[in-house]
Amino acid sequence: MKYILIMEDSRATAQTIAKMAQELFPSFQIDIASSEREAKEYVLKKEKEIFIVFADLHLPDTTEVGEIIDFLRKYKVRTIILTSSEDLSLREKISNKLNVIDYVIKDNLTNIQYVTQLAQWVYKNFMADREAIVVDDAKLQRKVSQAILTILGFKTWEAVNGKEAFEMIQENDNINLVVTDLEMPELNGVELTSLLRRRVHRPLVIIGVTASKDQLEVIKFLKYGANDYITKPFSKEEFINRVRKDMIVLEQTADLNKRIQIIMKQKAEIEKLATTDSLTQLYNRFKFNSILEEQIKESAESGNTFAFIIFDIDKFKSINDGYGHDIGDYVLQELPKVIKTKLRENDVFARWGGEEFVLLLPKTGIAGGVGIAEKIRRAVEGYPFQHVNRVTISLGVSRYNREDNAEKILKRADSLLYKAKNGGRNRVEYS
Ligand code: GH3
Ligand code: MG
Ligand code: MG
Ligand code: MG
Repeated sequence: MKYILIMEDSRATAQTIAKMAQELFPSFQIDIASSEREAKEYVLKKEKEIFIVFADLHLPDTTEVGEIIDFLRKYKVRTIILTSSEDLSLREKISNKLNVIDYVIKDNLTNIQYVTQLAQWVYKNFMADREAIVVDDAKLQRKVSQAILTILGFKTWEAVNGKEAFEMIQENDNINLVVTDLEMPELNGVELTSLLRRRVHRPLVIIGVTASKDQLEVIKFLKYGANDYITKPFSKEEFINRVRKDMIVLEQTADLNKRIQIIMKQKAEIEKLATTDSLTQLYNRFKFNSILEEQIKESAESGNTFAFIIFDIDKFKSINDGYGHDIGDYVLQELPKVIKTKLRENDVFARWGGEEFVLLLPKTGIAGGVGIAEKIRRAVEGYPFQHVNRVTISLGVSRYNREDNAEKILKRADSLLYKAKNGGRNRVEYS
C-alpha cells in the first residue's frame, strides 16, 4: 500500500486536496494530519511507504516554521509545501531543501490541481522505470541535478564529459533524459547533443545547461537538437518545470507513435483478411481483379504483354464424394504448394473460387504461358497427394492483346478451359 499524507489544519482545504489526490491516485490511501505531532507519528510509522506529503508549515503546534521540512527530509519523504501567500523569504528558505518538489498557494484550486498532477507525473516516472543522465565535469552541479531528478522519480546516472555520456546512453536503453553541461573536456554538450541526434534513434529529451554569458551557445544547443536549455545558476523550481514540460512532450509523442503503430498493424491485418483466401492463403478473387486491372493499364502503356491462365481441378466433386470434404480441403490447400515451386517471383497466383485458380504471368507471351501451364499440369499429375489417388487439372491459357479488358481476357481463358475439359481433361488449351 502507498500513502499520501496531507498536513493541514483547515478541514475544508485538507479535504479538497485529498479529493483531488484520490482521483489521480485511486489505489493510494490518503490520510490527513492536523498537527505536527500527528504528522511526525505518521511518518515514523509509515516511513518508506509514504509517496508524498503535502505540508502546511503553520500548524497549531508549530514552534519553528520550516523545521518540519528537515524532519521529512531525514526520512527522505518527498514534500510539497502548502502556503497561504506568496512569501519570498520562505521560498528562498525552502528552495535548497532537496526533498521539496514544489511550493504552492493552497487556497487556489488551480494551484492544487497543478501540484497533484505534478505528483502524479513523478509517480509515473517511477512506474515507468525512467532513467536520466547528468553530464557535467563539476561534481557539485552533478550531485544537485541528480538529487532533484531522484525526487522526481528518475533513476539517475552521471558522466563527466560528453564522450563518457555518449557511451552510457548507447548502452542503456532506459535513459531517455539527458541534462548536459556545455563546457566539458573530450566532448562538449553541443557536440554530445549533435552526436546523440545522429546516432541514437529512440525518444530522448536533451536539456542543455549553459552559463548566462553563453547566449550564442544556447542557440547552438537548440540548432543541434536539444529540446530545451536552462541557464546557470537555475532554481530548482525552474529545473523541475522544464524537465516536466519536455518529458511530457516526449511521452505524448511516444503515445502517439504507439497508437499509429497499432493502427498500421490493424490496417495491415484487415487488408490481409480482405485480400486473402482463408483456406489456401492465396490472394482472393477481389485482390486478383485489382491486380489484373493494374496490369492491363500497365501493359496498355508499356506495350508489354502478359499471360493469363485459369485452371480447374478435374472431377473434384468425386474427390469430395469419395473421400469426404476434409480431404477435398486438404487437396485445395496442398495444390498451391505444388504449383508455387514452378512460378517466378512476380507471377500472381489466386484462388478464383471453389476448385478454380488463376495465374497472371507478367511479361510473358503465349509460348511462355503454355510452357508454365504444361509444367504445372505435369507437376500436379505427378504429385503424391495423401489419401487420394491422383489429382489432375485442366488449363486455359490466354494472353493480353491491345484493346483487351479484364472481361474479354477472362472469357477467352474460360472458354479454353471448357475446351480442355471437353477434350478429355488433364490438358492445356491456348489461343
Ligand atoms: P470437372 O472436372 O468438370 O471440373 O468436375 P468437378 O467435379 O471438378 O466440377 P464440379 O463443378 O461439378 O464440382 C466442383 C466441386 O468443388 C463442387 C464443390 O462442392 C466443390 N468445392 C468447392 N469449393 C470447395 C471447398 O472449399 N472445399 C471442398 N472440399 N470442396 C469444394
Ligand atoms: Mg495553517
Ligand atoms: Mg473441377
Ligand atoms: Mg469448377
